[in-house]
Amino acid sequence: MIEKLTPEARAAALAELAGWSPVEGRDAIHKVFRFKSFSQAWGFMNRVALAAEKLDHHPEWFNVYNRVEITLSTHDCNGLSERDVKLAKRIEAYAKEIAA
Ligand code: H2B
Repeated sequence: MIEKLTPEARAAALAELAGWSPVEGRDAIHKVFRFKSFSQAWGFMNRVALAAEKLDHHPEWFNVYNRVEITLSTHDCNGLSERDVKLAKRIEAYAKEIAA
């Protein structure tokens, strides 16, 4: 059974995750990433996809050219859980590496 984050844990996680914001009307977080090209965006998505498979935790996302919009939420508990925070941290690391 996966637990939803407490309000305190949610606030602490968001404070650590720059650029991620709560989604209105839903217990989820969202961030828009922009890269230099489609190729960079696709490379980023590849890395996120592999991490998602490994963690068995998958993003909701949307891509147009160099823009990747990601929403994270845990369907199994219908809200934000520690799994979303873990995946968001990996996503941040990949985005930083690719943009560097
Ligand atoms: N991804 C997300 N975002 N939330 C989930 O609850 C979830 C998932 N559950 N990926 C996993 C897969 C589950 O459906 C499988 C059966 O482990």
